[in-house]
Amino acid sequence: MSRLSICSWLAVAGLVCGIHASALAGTVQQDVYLNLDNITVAVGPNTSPGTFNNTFSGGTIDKVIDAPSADAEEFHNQTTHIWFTADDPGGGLELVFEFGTDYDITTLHFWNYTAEGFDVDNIDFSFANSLGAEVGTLSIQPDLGSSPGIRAQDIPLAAPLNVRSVTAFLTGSNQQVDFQNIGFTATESVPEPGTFLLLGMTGLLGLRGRSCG
Ligand SMILES: [Ca+2]
Ligand SMILES: [Ca+2]
Repeated sequence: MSRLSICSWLAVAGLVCGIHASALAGTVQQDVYLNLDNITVAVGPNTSPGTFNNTFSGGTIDKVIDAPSADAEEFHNQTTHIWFTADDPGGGLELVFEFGTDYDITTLHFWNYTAEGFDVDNIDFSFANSLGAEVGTLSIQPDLGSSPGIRAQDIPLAAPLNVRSVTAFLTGSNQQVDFQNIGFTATESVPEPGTFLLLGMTGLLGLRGRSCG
């Protein structure tokens, strides 16, 4: 086989593989659970005057996002829950969740306290994109938590896309805001299996083709 024909063959093979790679290269959607492993939470500036009754005895506000999974069970104690008491009726706790990257959120998860006198009765959510612009809102009246082991109530979301941060304002009767966790299930795009191999082959053939010239 002449040098010219070898180079031509390599070029054709590279082209064919390139077409295959282009046709197959793509992404698939997979679920990811967002918690303290991949997002942060902070007390927001619009939190009403009040008292964090248990923050001094059992960690930080990170207790809001320490559930390891959306179906995790948590037991109510000073190390697992948040208890905030507003000074005045209508007062509440603001939490700001920063994702660090954009996610399409499909489900909210909320672990409420188990008794009406202290549980969270309303949460106003606001979803923002990377520019800080609001892309959606949602108000929910969560169920009481299960007892004794507290599991999440799952709240499906229809729309919030490309969300970079979430603000939540939580209020309760008796000025009490007691709950265990907030979590989010989001989707993320990952390369399809096999895409890396095909792209690698195309890259090698491309190099060989150039060396012929
Ligand atoms: Ca917790
Ligand atoms: Ca209540």
